[in-house]
Amino acid sequence: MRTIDLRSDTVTRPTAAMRRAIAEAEVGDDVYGEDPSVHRLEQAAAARLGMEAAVFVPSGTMANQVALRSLTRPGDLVLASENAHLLLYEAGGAAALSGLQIETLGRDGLFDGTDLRAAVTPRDPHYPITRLVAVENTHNRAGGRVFPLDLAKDVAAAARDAGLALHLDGARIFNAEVATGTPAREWARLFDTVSFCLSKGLGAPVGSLVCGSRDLLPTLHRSRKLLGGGMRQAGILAAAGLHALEHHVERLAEDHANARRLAVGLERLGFPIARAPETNMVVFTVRDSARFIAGSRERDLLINPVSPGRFRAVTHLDVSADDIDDALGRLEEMANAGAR
Ligand code: TLP
Repeated sequence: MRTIDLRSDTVTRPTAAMRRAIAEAEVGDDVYGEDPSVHRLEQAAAARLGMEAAVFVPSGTMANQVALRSLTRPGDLVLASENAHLLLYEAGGAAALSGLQIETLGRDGLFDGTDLRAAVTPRDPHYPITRLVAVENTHNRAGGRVFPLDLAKDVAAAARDAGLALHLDGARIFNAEVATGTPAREWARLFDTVSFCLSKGLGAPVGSLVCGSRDLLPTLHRSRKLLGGGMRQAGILAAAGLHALEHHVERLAEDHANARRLAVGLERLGFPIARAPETNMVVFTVRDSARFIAGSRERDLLINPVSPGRFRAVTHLDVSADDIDDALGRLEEMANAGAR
């Protein structure tokens, strides 16, 4: 039985065309600023987001950590969404690497300017200084939810009034772009820094970018070096990223259609979904997690739990509509065997 891997969109493997781009990449030592492919990728990324500059880093985690470190000082308070990736899934990096405290706002990945104003600390020596607000779009733990542009504008206006910096964890910003038809740059222009990943829905093997202003670039470079992210002949990775940006953005619509197909099928089988999928994730609930995990393992169907009784299935480049139907067939067997 063919394994169907819905654990994450990080599991994609480079296509044949991407591997050719990797093989043919021009390279140099990027710590000396001499890798032409990295330069091309950084320019393409910045242009795509309408920002002045971009820095290539190995991972989305490092992109967020570089941005946080570059915009804050130890002891500062960062405001972020409920269950933000940079709070839950980055190994405590914000605290360990930059001495930050994080407070969460709103529900299910979204918050507004009123939530933000209520959380900003007074300028009084008792309190940490509220320095930055981080938005996540799309929101991972909220099941690939889009942070609506109008809400982002409201948050940005409140943040600017309060003198805060703004970071966008846009690991999947192109999913938001494709799902809504709103160009990623419309969100990006509200923020000081924007990170996005090449190694998720875009299908590259490694790499993320952190984008910002030309003035911030030396600080971003310094933070990247300090965190161990200065890479040498990184052009072989950048070439994959360039290929991904050129060829794999529009096709995210297929992943979104597959997520909808999966959600409809799951509901039909009696697995309630948390919310209609907006992008490439489906979060659904099961009554007996242990039985569900055992049943899916037996059937070479990989789906990760996200919290007790809740699972997340993610569609991506290596999963076709036929694979979704195949997965639903396996899920039907499991439902009939009592794993609902
Ligand atoms: N998310 C991963 C896991 O870490 C949970 C996944 O499988 O979804 N921001 C967001 C919103 C993310 O979802 C992720 C990865 C990152 C940052 C970090 O990217 P990497 O894994 O490249 O460090």
